[in-house]
Amino acid sequence: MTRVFSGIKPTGNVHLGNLLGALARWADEQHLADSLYCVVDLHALTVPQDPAELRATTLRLAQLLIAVGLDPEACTLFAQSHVAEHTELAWLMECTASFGELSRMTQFKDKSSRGAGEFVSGGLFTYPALMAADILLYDTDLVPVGDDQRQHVELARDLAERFNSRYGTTFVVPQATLPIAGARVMDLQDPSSKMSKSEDAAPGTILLLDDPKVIERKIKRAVTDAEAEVRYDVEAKPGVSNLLSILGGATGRTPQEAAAGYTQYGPLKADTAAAVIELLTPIQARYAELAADPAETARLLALGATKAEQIAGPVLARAKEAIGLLPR
Ligand code: AQP
Repeated sequence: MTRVFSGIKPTGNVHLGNLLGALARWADEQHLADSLYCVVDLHALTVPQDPAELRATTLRLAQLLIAVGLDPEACTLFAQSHVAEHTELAWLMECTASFGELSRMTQFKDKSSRGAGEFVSGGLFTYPALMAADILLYDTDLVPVGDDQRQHVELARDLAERFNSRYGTTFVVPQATLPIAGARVMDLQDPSSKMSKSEDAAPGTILLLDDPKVIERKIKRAVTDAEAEVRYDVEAKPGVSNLLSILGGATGRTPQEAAAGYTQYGPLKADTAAAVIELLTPIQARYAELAADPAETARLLALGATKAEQIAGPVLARAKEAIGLLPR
């Protein structure tokens, strides 16, 4: 059976980009494959965290994933730090990746150049090796991600191939999969930047837990352009194209299909807001129920970690043996 793995970081608040780029597919596809979904809390440590806040955000994110539709009986849902094999395999991956390769990662270049004098951790540089370990640890075939993570999955492929050619076939070589719409949801106020958790107070980011009135307002104020033509053209019309990606993603169509029949921006914005509200309302209701019982979520995460360890343990042992570490 096809094995699927993907992860999401417990930083900031989950937004519509996360849902359309990744989470909606996780929920749709969990019954079609042997799927593992991970709250990648170790990745959150690449920037300093408030400990109490990190614990709360991790739990809240797990609740949101269940609210989005992940069924811990159908898939394996767990927290990365509960499965120690991730960090151990990460070291093997760091030693398989080259300095040049890690230096070329776009996210590292973006984030490390943000503010002069700002603290840049070593983890921010090496975390793609940890991400490769996350994926390879489960003999993963497919990795459903948004477009921003495609480069990191490519690195995981390269590291798997290099390790296999140096030490003999050890890892399955994974492949990224992208959605038909919403692979890169952009900021509503700045369609040249991706919608991001780090911008969670911003008017250009729609949060999964935003009130319907707030969603309507944010979409109504979304940047478009001076023309009045509705068409999908990311270069010439980034704002309108972003709305079409959102409408398409929320209604299961391509952005081009979603454009049909619109001649003005007003109705496009109204329908996009309605589609997003329709998508988020049941998620918000389910989240409210789950948030009332944090002990139950903690129990489900512990069960998920036990299931994940059963796959991760033998794969790590295989890699350690292949690379020449002396068995105990
Ligand atoms: N704007 C987006 N459009 C489509 N997919 C997206 N994803 C993230 N942003 C978009 C996908 O969501 C999954 C989880 O990614 P993440 O945990 O890295 O979330 P994030 O929102 O990218 O987090 P940050 O903290 O906002 O990111 P940075 O640190 O870049 O500022 C992934 O599958 C991702 O592709």
